[in-house]
Amino acid sequence: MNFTETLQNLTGKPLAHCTNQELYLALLELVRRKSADRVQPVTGRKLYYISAEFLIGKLLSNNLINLGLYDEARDALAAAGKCLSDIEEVEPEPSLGNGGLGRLAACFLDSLATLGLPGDGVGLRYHFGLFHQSFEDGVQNEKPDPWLTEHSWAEKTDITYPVQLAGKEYTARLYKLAVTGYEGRTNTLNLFDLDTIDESIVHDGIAFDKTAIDKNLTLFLYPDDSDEAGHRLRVYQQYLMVSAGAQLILAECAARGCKYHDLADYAAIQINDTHPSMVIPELIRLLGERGVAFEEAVEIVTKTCAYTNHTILAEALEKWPRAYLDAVVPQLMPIIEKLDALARTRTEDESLAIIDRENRVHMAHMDIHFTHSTNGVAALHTEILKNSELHGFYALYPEKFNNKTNGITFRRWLLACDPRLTTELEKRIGSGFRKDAAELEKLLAFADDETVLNELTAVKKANKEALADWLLHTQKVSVNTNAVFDIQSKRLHEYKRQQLNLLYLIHQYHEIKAGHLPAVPLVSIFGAKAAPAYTIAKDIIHALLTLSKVIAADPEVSKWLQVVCIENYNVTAAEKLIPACDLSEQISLASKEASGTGNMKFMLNGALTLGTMDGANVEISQQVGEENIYIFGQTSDQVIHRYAVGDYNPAQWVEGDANIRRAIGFLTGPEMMAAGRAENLTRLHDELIRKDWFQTLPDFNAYVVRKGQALSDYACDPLGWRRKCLVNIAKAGMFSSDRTIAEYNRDIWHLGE
Ligand code: AZC
Repeated sequence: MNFTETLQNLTGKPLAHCTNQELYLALLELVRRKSADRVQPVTGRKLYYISAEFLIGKLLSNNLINLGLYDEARDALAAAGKCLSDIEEVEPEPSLGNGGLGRLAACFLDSLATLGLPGDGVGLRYHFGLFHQSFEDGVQNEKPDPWLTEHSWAEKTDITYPVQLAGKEYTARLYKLAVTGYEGRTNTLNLFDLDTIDESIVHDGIAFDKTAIDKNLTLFLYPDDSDEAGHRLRVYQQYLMVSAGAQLILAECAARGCKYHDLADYAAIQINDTHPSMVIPELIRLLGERGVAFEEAVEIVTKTCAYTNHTILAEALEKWPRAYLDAVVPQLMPIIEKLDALARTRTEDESLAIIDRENRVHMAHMDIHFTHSTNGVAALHTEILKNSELHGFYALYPEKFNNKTNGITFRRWLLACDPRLTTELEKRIGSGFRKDAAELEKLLAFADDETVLNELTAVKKANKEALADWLLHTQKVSVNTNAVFDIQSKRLHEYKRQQLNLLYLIHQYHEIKAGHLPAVPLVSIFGAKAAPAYTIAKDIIHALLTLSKVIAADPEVSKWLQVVCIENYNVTAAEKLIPACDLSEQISLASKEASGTGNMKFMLNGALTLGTMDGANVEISQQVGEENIYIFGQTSDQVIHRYAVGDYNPAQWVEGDANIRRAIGFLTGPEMMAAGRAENLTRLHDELIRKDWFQTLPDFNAYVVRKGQALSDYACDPLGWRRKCLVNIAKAGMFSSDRTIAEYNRDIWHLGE
């Protein structure tokens, strides 16, 4: 049977007579069957990657690509007058993640399955995800982001586990989502949920009764935690995930013959940041129920589990007040106390304790004491963990610390999102890079080939036009495709410094007004959601939206400068933005961005990085050489030193620098105040001149100069610019998540052995 016939069997009528919805459902079913054919038995150790987030993105195209069916499907549909990309529009994006940590988890699942390694995900089935973002009257508005439809990739099973929350029993139900690798095996993403969730309790945006656990538990990822009920809800969610997950792991291992004493021969558990940390005491508890004594259980769990740290920001290193855990998971507290006591026999250093003197439970401390591996996610990040943030732990357990620089799956972030570039690359270097990313280096042979460089320019231009069409169609915004497309897309956070970019744009506004015209027009695009309770982040969004209005209303400036904020930035939007980008903004305060993965996606798609020496930017810079990247700003050593001395005073920078004064003053000047809201603009203005905790001002001038350099290179030396782009693509191989996963497996998991 050919592809058309197979599909037609599923739709029950000629493809030409089907709606896109009918075709989508038929393709979903077809993919399911083909994926099921690739399930393989597990022998030896299997990985369980536990994570509060899996930002998997839409699945149809990716699955078709990985199953080797994409071209056939596209052609069969085209023959019936249908368009695969229109059918993709029908698919809602699964809303199961927030930022880099969640997207990394999704890339890892793809690479595990591609490399033929047995590795499943464990997480939660959030009904409304993070939230859906829209902009109304210049402010972020939040609504539920529903994605669960009657036919969804995640299939309901009849497997359930009892979970005790605050002394009451709940039933966690397992949903399974197939993850098929590129020419690889099929693994599973296991998602837990309660049958009793009631979506109708959500009102006024994303508000709901935080105490009705049976109805609300899996409604949202990271429910607003600006109050105690919100904090407790996170603990409830985390325990639901790890308790059901631990029971699943024990059941699967037992079914393969595990006697529990040998658990580490059957399972490797990766704890993705501190959200799943309670899996440690939970496993000890469950092993206890199965007759394993505490000391032995601790040893087994330590051998089985490993921990990844994704950030040094104190706010993200979870420390739960003991009272919350006493209330929500009383069955774990005696175990956590014993673990604290055991940890105290290993060190007298109070700062390494699990339960501190203020009765807070440090989840990361429990992870480091009672797992066999702690890793950072880029070389610089791991060094900072070892030498400063976690230095005491490093001194105690040097053998546990290791680095695993992040990566991205090239199937989604090149083959699926940039088919034009993929075709161009295949024409020049063959298709080996699909499975062996290092083969991209073959492209270097064409670095001085004008034909190839011009073709790369044509690919970029076509991608920019496609993005322009999409912006027009979705947001009614029209952009100049002859401009440089400059993109900063990532969570909105002060440490990522969208506010630095904002100040630059204000600076340019003044320069243009003063007749100092730039070398080339600039379209500056932002994609970012701000956490609902994060006031200053929302103020930054407001300032960007207001500036965008002010510029658009000024014909003198708008010829040269445009600011676009993408609504509801998500994986689908990223797939449109990244292939169309010329300049990738990676401008976090050095030392604060653990790795970044957007930086890798942009580079792979032939954008040049404008960035600080932070996270994986450092390794990108080493790969491409300093002539192929625009680096600026303080180094992480300088930043750490400035924090240590503690004498940073932004007001001095404002007083001492006319450009900074002009840019910050504009925030509360007449143009902005007339177009925006005084409260938000004033708060941001005051925050920058009084606190500026992420040291925007010391990097301001260096940023302006370096960005000016990039724009003038783009305008004045187009071939030179494109050569740099080529080098970036060619050198992106090391940032494949296949490489990252191979390293985790070699050093930590030893799967299948
Ligand atoms: C992110 C880091 O901020 C980012 O630098 C890194 O690339 C990514 O993890 C993957 O390792 N962290 C998060 O998304 N969230 C938290 C809580 O750290």
